Amino acid sequence: MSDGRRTRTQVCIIGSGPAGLLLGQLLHRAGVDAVILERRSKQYVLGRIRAGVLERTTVDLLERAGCAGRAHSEGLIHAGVNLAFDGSLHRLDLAAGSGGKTVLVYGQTEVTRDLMAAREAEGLITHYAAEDVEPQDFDGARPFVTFTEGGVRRRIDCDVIAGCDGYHGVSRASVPPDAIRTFQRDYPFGWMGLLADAPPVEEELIYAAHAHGFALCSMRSPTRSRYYVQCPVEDRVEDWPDDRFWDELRRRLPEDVARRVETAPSIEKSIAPLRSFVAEPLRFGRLFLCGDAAHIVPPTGAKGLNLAASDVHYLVEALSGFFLEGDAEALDRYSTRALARVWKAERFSWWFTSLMHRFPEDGAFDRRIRRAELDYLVGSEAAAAAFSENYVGLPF
Ligand code: RFL
Ligand code: PHB
Repeated sequence: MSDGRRTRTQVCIIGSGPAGLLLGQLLHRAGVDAVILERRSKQYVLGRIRAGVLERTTVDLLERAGCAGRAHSEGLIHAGVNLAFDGSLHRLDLAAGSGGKTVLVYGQTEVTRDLMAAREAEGLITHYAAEDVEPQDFDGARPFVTFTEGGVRRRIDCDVIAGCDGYHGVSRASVPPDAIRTFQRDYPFGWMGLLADAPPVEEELIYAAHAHGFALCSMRSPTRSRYYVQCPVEDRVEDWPDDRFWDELRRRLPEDVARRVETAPSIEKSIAPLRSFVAEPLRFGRLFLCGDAAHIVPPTGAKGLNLAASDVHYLVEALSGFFLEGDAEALDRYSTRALARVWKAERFSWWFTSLMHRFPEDGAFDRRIRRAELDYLVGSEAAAAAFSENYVGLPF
């Protein structure tokens, strides 16, 4: 392989989602060199509509990365969320229940855009449309990654590989099966999501439990709404013309709220399956898994993107210790530290999903128990506080 096809960096990051981009930016600020390989085009990555709620800890990391300007000026600070059930709306005061903490409503697409812009402004290298990316020799001290770009096979030699390539990525798949353990729960439903340029129905989010299934009213700005309804996992977007979506959303909301829903033609519609998943450990020699590559939560707790960010926090500490202070043990600590927070968010997301959705096997007893739990949640300060401290994000 000629020199032009072979380069070197300290950290080769696979994937330019929020995890890979945030990691690249924080490493750069710490003085550690990194290159990103992304399978898709930049436009494709920016076209994905996903998460919308950022924990304070995630915003802090964006600040440290020098990328929080627009999040602060355009994001919406929310100090509460609403639960809807049995025809009425109940507000949970997140700030009161969490010692004054709030969340920021700011779309993942915008986070990605801001991180990409910062990366470009600093002249840092991302290879988009990198095909057949293969992490190699990570069980030794000289790992490398090969990929194809414009028909040419290339190689990046590195000290460490960061697998930030999402649930379907190549990094986790490259680990020998006997070195990894996985834990999984698939839910028997999905979320049908719709984005529209219409003012949100409420200032704060509404999580609605209804006999027809769960619904969520969220937003991206004062003029752009993001709504979701629980749907059968085998449904396709074609099954959900806009009119059907709006009817089903209204049906699942309290009447006075439903009357206030303003509709507009959809800008984007997609269906996401719901899944809980964790891979352990997060380190295999010189390969580190980070974000959705290592774990998935159902979106009900708004934790996916935030967990990716907290992994990055722990990984930056580990890699800074290794590269800047020669502390190889820092690398050992990453997996245990990150997983402790991951499992707490897995628990919260599983619990909130189980509480709010309708399951095919539900009987009358399950429905009564759920209603009792919802009553307890909105009626008990202690229960509301436990919800709030998880929703705004547990401390690192
Ligand atoms: P990402 O965002 O999936 O980014 C991974 C990147 O890696 C690239 N990639 C590869 N690159 C090179 N070689 C390969 N072989 C590669 N394979 C994959 C991909 O193209 C991609 O650019 O993972 P990351 O960075 O860990 O970030 C995690 C978050 O994106 C994720 O947790 C959340 O978006 C989850 N999630 C949601 N979370 C919420 O909190 N609220 C939501 O409403 C919400 N909606 C969603 C979601 C995830 C979805 N997925 C993964 C299908 C909706 C969907 C549809
Ligand atoms: C979103 O706005 O897309 C969103 C908000 C809260 C969630 C999930 C998704 O729990």
